[in-house]
Amino acid sequence: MISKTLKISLVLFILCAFTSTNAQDRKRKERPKPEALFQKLDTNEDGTLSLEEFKSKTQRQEIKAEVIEERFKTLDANTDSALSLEEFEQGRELAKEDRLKKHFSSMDKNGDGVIDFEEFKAFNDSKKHKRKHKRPKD
Ligand SMILES: [Ca+2]
Ligand SMILES: [Ca+2]
Repeated sequence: MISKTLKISLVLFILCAFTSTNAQDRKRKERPKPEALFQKLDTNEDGTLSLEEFKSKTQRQEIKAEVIEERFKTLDANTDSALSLEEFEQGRELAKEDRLKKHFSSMDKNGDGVIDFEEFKAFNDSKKHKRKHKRPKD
């Protein structure tokens, strides 16, 4: 009887080890999901992000406190001073859109709503230029 239980637990152990390595592999391949990031930021695990929790992430990127608070307010759609996962995801989508729009308008030099070849070329040249003349960190 004992050996049988031992065998079963051994099998279970191997199975567990196998599934956990599998999960790790999957994690490495997948891009971080907003849910995962949200959970990481939600240090007290109450399902919402407080301003403090939100700051802890953004401060690592050396963003000014006022900017972070401004961002937090923008994301906090129902103004309860906490970010739900929904608000957090929505914000990320909006930020993506915003970045795209800014990117587009920075390329669209004459502001006619389309990027012609000259504008596209100029943009690529300026990118090359920036890379060559990297400013040293102060
Ligand atoms: Ca929280
Ligand atoms: Ca909220």
